[in-house]
Amino acid sequence: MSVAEDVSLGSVRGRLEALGQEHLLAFFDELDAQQQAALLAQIASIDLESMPELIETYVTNPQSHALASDLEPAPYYALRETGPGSWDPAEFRAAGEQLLREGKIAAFTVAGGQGTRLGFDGPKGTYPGSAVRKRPLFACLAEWITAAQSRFGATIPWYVMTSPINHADTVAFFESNRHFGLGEENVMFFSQGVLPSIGMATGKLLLANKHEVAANPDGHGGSLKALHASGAIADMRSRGVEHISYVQIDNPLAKVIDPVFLGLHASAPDSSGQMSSKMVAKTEPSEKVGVFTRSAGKTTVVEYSDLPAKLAEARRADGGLQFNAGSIAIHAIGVGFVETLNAGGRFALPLHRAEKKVPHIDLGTGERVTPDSPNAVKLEAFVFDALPLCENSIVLETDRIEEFAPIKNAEGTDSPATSSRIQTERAARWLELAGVDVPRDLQGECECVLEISPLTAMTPEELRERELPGEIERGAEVSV
Ligand code: UD2
Repeated sequence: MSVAEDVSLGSVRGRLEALGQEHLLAFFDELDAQQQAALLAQIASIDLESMPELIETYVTNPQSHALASDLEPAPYYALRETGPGSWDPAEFRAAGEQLLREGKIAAFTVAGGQGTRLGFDGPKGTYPGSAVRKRPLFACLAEWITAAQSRFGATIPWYVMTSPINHADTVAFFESNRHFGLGEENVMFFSQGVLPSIGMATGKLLLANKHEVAANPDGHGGSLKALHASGAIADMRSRGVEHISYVQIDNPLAKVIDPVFLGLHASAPDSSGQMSSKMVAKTEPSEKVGVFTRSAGKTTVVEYSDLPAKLAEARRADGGLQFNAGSIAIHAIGVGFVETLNAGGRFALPLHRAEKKVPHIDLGTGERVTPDSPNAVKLEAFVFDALPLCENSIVLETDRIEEFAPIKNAEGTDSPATSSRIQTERAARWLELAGVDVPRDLQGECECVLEISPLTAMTPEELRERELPGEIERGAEVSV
């Protein structure tokens, strides 16, 4: 957009005035041409007309959402269920494999975040996440897709959601890695939307800089909107894709394509094929994962910060946690369901509000202020809020060592160090099943660092077919 297009300036100003937000142009005349253009483009990209309703709902008159009184743990397909009521993974694996062979599955990764919490400068997907080869997180997921394509003899298109903060860097990274051999035509990028920060006391949008509205990516829930708005869903339809396998970029062990899960999602008698989820048993009441619950017959995730300690700590008769089904943010989603969520031009997911300290330009002085207490409301959508909108949504239990090794923080829990240990433990289990000796200390901890590429094996059974060392040396770093 060029500033010479006075009409645009005029129309943006007119829209802002109608909404009482014209202060966003308060410093317009001081800006150079490029900054003016950037500001106008940014404002034009914001859904301004929905602001009054958002401000009323989340800022002026926010409702506190009490937890449902009928909240109970969600049922799930247990990992090792035997006896009456048990289920047969083989039956659902066959259904999932059939979908894959028919090219009806797409992979989808939400990667809108920067590596800020990790202290890493760049899109999170470019972080070297694998234990031994230090492959970037994007490469870890790409290898699963490559391996699955060769197993099932069909293309699995990959949709990658970025955010305005990292879109250009992400695309450049894929280009310099030749799209990991997947073919440029089979990897599609699109950016999620942003939502402006709103002054808590004023209900006014804030300027982060004189040429920039303070805004943040609209949450991973925004992916269900962006999939539609970007044309990704239309692209899936043109390819005959029916279901989407959703993973987050921060988990290098995610089974990007899991036939059993996809088969259950699409054909279990109690699944409407709209949106399904994977869970792991929580390690402790305070673990920072959302939990699967059920209320009024619907599956819902209650975020860890919203689960009262009394419920988080409640125990069953056998001593296990009552609410033990932790969300690992892996979902299978029907293409038609995403269309439904966007029907009529209105996105169905609610937003979550968080009160934050947002640096902004003081309109009186023109100076940038860094507040020392929360001054603004930030809004985000959560992907799991789509679950209660399903007719029937199922949950599958999985083993955390097999597929949950997130990298979120520089140190402590969910860090590169813990992820490396989990990746090593999974590899050790698979190697031991294949008859390889793995050095362990008295507590059973591996005394080595291990990694198995999905290109070598996607399952322990496949690993057994490969040529492997007889033993791993103590202290060795081995990748197979
Ligand atoms: C999320 C879940 C938590 C648990 C955990 C599992 C929420 C609110 N919490 O915790 O319940 O399931 O994951 O790992 O979801 N992202 C975007 N755009 C955004 C925001 C996030 O792409 O606007 C991506 C981001 O790149 C990251 C992922 O979503 O890969 C997770 O987001 P997060 O780190 O904010 O979520 P977290 O770790 O609090």
